[in-house]
Amino acid sequence: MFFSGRGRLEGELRNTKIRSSDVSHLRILLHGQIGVGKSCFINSVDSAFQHEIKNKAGEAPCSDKSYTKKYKTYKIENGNGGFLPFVMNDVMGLENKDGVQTADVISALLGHVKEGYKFKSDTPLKECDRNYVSNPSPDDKVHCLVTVVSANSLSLMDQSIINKMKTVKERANDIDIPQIVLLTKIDEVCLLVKQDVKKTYTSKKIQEKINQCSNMIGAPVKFIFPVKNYCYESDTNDPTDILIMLALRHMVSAANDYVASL
Ligand SMILES: Nc1nc2c(ncn2[C@@H]2O[C@H](COP(=O)(O)OP(=O)(O)OP(=O)(O)O)[C@@H](O)[C@H]2O)c(=O)[nH]1
Ligand SMILES: [Mg+2]
Repeated sequence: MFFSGRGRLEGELRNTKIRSSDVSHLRILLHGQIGVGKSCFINSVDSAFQHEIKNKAGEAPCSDKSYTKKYKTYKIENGNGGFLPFVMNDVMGLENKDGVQTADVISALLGHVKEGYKFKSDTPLKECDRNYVSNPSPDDKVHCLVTVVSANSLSLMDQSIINKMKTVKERANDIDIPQIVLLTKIDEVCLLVKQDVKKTYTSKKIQEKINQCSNMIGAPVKFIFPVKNYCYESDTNDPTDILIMLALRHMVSAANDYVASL
């Protein structure tokens, strides 16, 4: 049932009408630990809409340092010379030593981080910095926060990283920004899913990981979306696109409800 209707999902997303005249796009922010697939998800969304593998947002080979350093907005082309009604940002990964400062993720959430800012792992962006946007417009602010967690490293997650995620989550809660969780690398924890992405919703292992994720970061199961990013494929396929678009549809719809309520 879940693995049909790719065209309908794509159409819905392409034709989303923004429910506020104050914003020109819905902004989705992805944050999470280093190497969990934040940039890869942005590339996977682009790939799903362009029907070919894309790599706009650079991806990490394998490292304990964040590959993404700059704050950058990614737009998805709509094929008619324009862009889809949502944009995506990812930030430097959370880590104990070399990651992004929690305060910087919160600054990004509130729209205070200037495009192109290079995150520093030792100091947060200060109000006096030229890269600090003092009066962010509704377009600069984030309309949906996505916490990205990797299914294959859930059990290894340090409590200090979980605490950092919770701090960001609480700030987003305070200002009513909707939140969802993206559970990546599901192919790495379930061979059945690796062989056939359509098995995602019947896999016990994936259900187990969703429950574990829910308990660890305190998010309702229905807001945790399992995805397999495009990381080794040379072409796109419907089941992988569908998981990506199901997660994206929820982000876009939550962001749209949020801007309508402002
Ligand atoms: N098997 C598998 N690998 C993935 C998946 N998503 C991402 N990867 C791989 O994980 C590695 C890290 O992905 P990135 O997207 O660079 O991770 P990131 O969260 O942006 O990392 P930083 O920018 O360093 O914080 C890359 O080698 C990806 O190919 C997935 O769903 N499945
Ligand atoms: Mg990255």
